[in-house]
Amino acid sequence: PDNGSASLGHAVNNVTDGEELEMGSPGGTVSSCNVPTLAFPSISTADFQFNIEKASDIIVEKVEEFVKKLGDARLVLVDLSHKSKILTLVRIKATQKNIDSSKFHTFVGDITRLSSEGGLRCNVIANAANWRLKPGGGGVNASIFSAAGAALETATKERAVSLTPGKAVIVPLPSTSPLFSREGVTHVIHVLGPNMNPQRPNCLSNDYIKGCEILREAYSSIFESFASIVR
Ligand code: AR6
Repeated sequence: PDNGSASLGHAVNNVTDGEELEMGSPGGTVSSCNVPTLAFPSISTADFQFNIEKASDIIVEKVEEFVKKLGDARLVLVDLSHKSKILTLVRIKATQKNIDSSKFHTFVGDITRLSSEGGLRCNVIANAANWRLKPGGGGVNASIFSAAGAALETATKERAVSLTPGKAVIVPLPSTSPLFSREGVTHVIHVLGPNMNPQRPNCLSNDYIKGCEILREAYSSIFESFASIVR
């Protein structure tokens, strides 16, 4: 198997629980330099119950489209576990499509501790938010709001009070936030993905025509927001 065999950034070698899963090319010290980097979770595939096979196709399609436009910047898909099915699927499909592994890779780690625990500097992170842009609710949203402290909630309210599916909002993080001071995160991009979970608002009731359209729009929104930050 070729996972995890690529050369790791210097900082990664010194940690125990953040392991880089690159796509195979010996990319050098990917995590030590100051390349603008967006870390993003797989939108909608956990609490929102979106099909992971379909989601992985859309992630790879959108990454392929945007890496060409991003210049030096990098995209990193993050999930918590080495057993993550979405990371595995995306890694395989990205390799099949020959996506440049210096521009895109997958990474196992907590998105709120990428630098401190994983040695991966990401100046921007995306959040799979809820429509009210509220803390809590579990998943990556609860982790990001909790790690960022009250500063993120206040800054978010100044930008927007709600989101419609597929849309994103960029929130600059105040330097008082631990996510800024500890992890070097300067912006959080909240995005609302399509919801397939009947227990959550705006459930699409298995309408994957609409669902795939909204998930594509969600990734375009994230990547365009990131491009506008690094431009
Ligand atoms: N670091 C990295 N990835 C994570 C983390 C973390 N700390 N926590 C979760 N993931 P989810 P959704 C991964 O459920 O499906 C919330 O309640 C997770 O394994 O967070 O879009 C919101 O308030 C999965 O791969 O988001 C919304 O109501 C991915 O992040 C709703 O859930 C997304 O899982 C959104 O549901």
